[in-house]
Amino acid sequence: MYVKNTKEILDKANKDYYGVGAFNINNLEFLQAIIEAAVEKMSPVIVETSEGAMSYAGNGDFRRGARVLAGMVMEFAEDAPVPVALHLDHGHDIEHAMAAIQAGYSSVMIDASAKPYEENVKITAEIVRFAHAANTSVEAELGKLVGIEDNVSVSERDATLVDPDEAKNFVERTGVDFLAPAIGTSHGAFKFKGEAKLDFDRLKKVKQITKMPLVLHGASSVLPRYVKEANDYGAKIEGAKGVPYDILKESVKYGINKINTDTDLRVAFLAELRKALHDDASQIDPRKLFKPGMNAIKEVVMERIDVLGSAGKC
Ligand code: TD3
Ligand code: ZN
Repeated sequence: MYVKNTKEILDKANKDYYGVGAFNINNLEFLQAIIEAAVEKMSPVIVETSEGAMSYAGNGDFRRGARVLAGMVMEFAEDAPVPVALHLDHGHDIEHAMAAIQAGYSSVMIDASAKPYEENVKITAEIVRFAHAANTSVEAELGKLVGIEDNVSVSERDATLVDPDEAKNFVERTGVDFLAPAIGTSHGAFKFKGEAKLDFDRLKKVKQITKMPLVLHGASSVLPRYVKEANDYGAKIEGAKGVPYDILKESVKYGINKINTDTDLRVAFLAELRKALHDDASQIDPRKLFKPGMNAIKEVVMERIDVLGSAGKC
C-alpha cells in the first residue's frame, strides 16, 4: 500500500528500534527490484528520488519528473502488501520541495545544511509549513557529510559533524519530523580512508535530546563482491569502502531509523550489467541485459532489510 505520510512508517520504527531502508531510484528497473525485495521480506520500504532523478525522469522538467516518478511508485505500491513511501532526497529549494509535495510524495528532505544556520532554520520552517498542510513529513540535515579521518582533532570534528545542542534548537524552531545528523558518513563509494567508524557518542546525544526518528545518509556498505565483479568486467573503482553491516546494526541500536542507500544499488546493477554485456554479447534486447542487475538490486535490498531489522514489520 502507498503510505501518504512517511512519518507513519518511521514513528513505528522509532518506537521499536529498527531501521527502514530508503533506496534511491531514477527509473522503473530499480523500483521494481526494490518493491519485490520488500514484499519478499514483508518489510516497509521507502523509495526516494533526488532532484536530479526528477529532472531525469521528466526529461529535463523536474515537475513532470516528480509526477512520472510518483505515478510509477503509487502504481506499484497500490497492490503491494507492504507499506511503501516516496521521499524527496536532498531537496535544496522550495521549488523542488513543492513539486514533490504536489506530486503526492510522502515526505521531503530540505537540505540547507550548507547554508548559515539561521538561513537553514528559516527555509526549513517554511517548507515544514507547506508540507504539513499537505500531510507530508519533512527531513532536514545538520552538519556536513564527511568521513571521520583518523587524525582529526575534536575541534575539527565539532566544526563538521552535528552539534547535539544545535539539534534541539533546530527541531524546536523548525518543526521537522526526522533529522539526519552528520556523524561521519559521506556519499559515494569512497567513504573512509582508514577503518570505518562513526561518532556514536554524538548520535546517542542527538537521540536523547530529540527522541525523533533519525536518518543515516551515506549508508551504503559498498559490497566488496560487487566492487570486485564490476572491476573484473572493466570498471575502475579501486579502494572503494562503505559502512559495514555491523556498524549499520550499531547505528540502528543507537536510534537511526531511516537508512539511505544509493551507491550499493548502482554498483550491484552495473556490475551485473557489465557481466551480462560481456557474457551475452549477441544480445540486443536491453530488458534481458537489465534483468541480472535487477536481481542483484533485489538481493542487496533483501540483505539490508535483514541487517536493519525491518522484515515482517508491516
Ligand atoms: O542521499 N543518499 C543517496 C544519494 C547519494 C548519492 O549517491 C544517501 O545518503 C546514500 O548515499 P550512498 O552513497 O551511501 O548510497
Ligand atoms: Zn544523502
